[in-house]
Amino acid sequence: MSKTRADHTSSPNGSGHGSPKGDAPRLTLSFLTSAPDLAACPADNTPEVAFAGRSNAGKSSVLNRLSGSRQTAKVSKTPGRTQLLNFFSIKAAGGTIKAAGGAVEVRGDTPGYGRLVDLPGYGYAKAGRVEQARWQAAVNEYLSHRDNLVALVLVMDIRHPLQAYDLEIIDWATDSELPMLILLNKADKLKYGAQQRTLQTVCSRLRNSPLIRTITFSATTGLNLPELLDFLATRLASDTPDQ
Ligand SMILES: Nc1nc2c(ncn2[C@@H]2O[C@H](COP(=O)(O)OP(=O)(O)OP(=O)(O)O)[C@@H](O)[C@H]2O)c(=O)[nH]1
Ligand SMILES: [Mg+2]
Repeated sequence: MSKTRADHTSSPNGSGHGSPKGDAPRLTLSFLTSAPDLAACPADNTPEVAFAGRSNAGKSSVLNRLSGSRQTAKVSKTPGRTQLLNFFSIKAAGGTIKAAGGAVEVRGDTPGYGRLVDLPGYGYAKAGRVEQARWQAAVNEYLSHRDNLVALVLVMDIRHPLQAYDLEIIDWATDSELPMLILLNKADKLKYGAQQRTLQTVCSRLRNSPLIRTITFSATTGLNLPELLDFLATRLASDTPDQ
């Protein structure tokens, strides 16, 4: 099992294979480091938004959609691909990214402000029990003790929403008052009516959690990408860097 991610650096402007056409908004992400546990995480002096979710829900694919490059995070048809906490720096002008009236302003390529973290997926049945417990402990430790964690993106497969561990994360985020965006990913797999019915079900289940917002999403088509970018920009801009 590979312990390193030397091949995880994305092309700076998302110009690699698989870039969205036209001027689709995107973030310039560069791979920073991987960590097996909290102790090995980089310094906590920069705000982070973490991407959590079941194995195979599409977390790494969402990061690639954000950068416009399939090379940013490893995606696999085999669940359990992401085995470490993987950190990506956002490069943006003046050290900030801003939400401006629903549009996201990300300019320039100066060293950035803010990080995105691709967390190992949970519920990967084929992983050994010991190994799975280790990933889960690392994720739980990160979520519980990472001081610079400013928000969470929970990625769910729209065809299998609100599974047991999703509900645990939702309860934890609600209790911790951590803002969360839920992506009902792989929406392209369902017709519009079915997408909306699932959205309604999830929203009504979470009506007592005001800090949680839910949207349909597709890493494949880019459906609702601007909403995700806006969430990231708002959350990262709400925190002041220490440096
Ligand atoms: N149709 C469709 N397929 C998707 C979408 N997002 C991801 N996939 C596919 O789902 C599979 C898993 O995607 P990953 O991004 O590797 O999932 P992950 O959550 O990072 O998985 P782990 O690393 O195991 O936690 C891949 O085959 C992707 O191509 C989507 O929006 N639509
Ligand atoms: Mg992954």
